[in-house]
Amino acid sequence: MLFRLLIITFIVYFSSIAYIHPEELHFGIISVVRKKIEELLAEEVKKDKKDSPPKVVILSPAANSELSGKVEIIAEASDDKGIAKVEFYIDAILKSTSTAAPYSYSWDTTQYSNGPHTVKLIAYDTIGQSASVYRIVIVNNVDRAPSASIIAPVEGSTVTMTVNVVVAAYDDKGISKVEFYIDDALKFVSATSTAPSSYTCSWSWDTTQYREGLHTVKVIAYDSIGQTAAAQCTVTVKYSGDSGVSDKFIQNGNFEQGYSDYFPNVPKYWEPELPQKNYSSVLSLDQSVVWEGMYSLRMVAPQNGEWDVGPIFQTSDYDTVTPGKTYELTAWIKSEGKEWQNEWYVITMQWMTNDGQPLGEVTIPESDRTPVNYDWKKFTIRGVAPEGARRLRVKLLQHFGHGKTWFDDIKVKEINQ
Ligand SMILES: [Ca+2]
Ligand SMILES: [Ca+2]
Ligand SMILES: [Ca+2]
Repeated sequence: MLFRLLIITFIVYFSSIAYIHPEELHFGIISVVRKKIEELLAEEVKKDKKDSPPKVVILSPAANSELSGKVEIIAEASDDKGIAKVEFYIDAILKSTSTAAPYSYSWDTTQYSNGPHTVKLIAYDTIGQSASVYRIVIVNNVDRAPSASIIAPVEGSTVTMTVNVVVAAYDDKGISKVEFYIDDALKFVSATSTAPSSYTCSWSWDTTQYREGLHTVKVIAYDSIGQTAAAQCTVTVKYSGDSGVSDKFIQNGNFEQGYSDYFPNVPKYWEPELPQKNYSSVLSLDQSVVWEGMYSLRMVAPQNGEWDVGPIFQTSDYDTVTPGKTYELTAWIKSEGKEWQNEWYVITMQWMTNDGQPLGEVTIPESDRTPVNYDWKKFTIRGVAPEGARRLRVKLLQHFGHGKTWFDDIKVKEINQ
């Protein structure tokens, strides 16, 4: 009954709106129903073939990561029908469009202020459907240079023996190392493993290996990207126990006063131990290889196997030495061309009576005789004056055979003990 009513309603409705002739009514109903079925089928097909929206994720950089320099933004986008493009936005401004995988954009963060920024990506599929993803990252391009200061020793101070050089360094991103220099020569490196921002380090400087007088202590601190900060101070090195007047024992120990008036090629105030020998080819004042001042004394071995080459000496005045007291001789020596360990240069401090009788001597210990060749090095000899000693004699020579030896800055002092 209901169905019949529905049919009648259909007929009336369609005949009125479509002006269907009563004779064609039967066929009209069929075509309407068919049309309706076709529409329903088409919708089902369309539903089956629905085009899904795309998906997009940011692979890099990580959320909240700290960025500097050029950074690669990498995205992964997918879609059932294919990705048309991926747009890259920084702070909502479109910077780049990528149409093929891998979807990426090289972002120059140096053009942005330090602090948080938004990286946003929008992926589009072939029919314009989109998906977006964003991420906050922190730009930090400032890496400031480090700072360094020398806490000890104090500028202008006098230092003696072993001195602790203490440095405080700071850097925003961390200190990687601190270098210690004396007179511009690198002496020590204090490296860090964790690159702390505040770094205090120290190095023990043995000042007795340096001549007395002014020296420069310099430090260079490095940050993690190699930026540096330097600090320096000037100090006066003084030998401990210095009773003052070394000239009391030795004159012209630095060889600055030229040649002797009496002995050819022998430095002033010095005497040849073998005056019958010709020292002219053996001894000379050298201006090009010096430890201090303008000159050093050079001894050149004649290469003929001769022993005790070029011995010279100098004796202190009467009553300059007190028995029982300690005396220290220091000398700077450079050596090259020696071939064997017993090709030694010799420097001795000999005890004498007032009338010139020898009472024994002290010299460079065997343990200090290797290597036989090296650049300027300080030697120290100490000895206690024996009973009867009233003077001391300093003697220099090349013990044997080959090579050259330079002497400079020879001093003797009484040690207060
Ligand atoms: Ca799609
Ligand atoms: Ca830094
Ligand atoms: Ca000199």
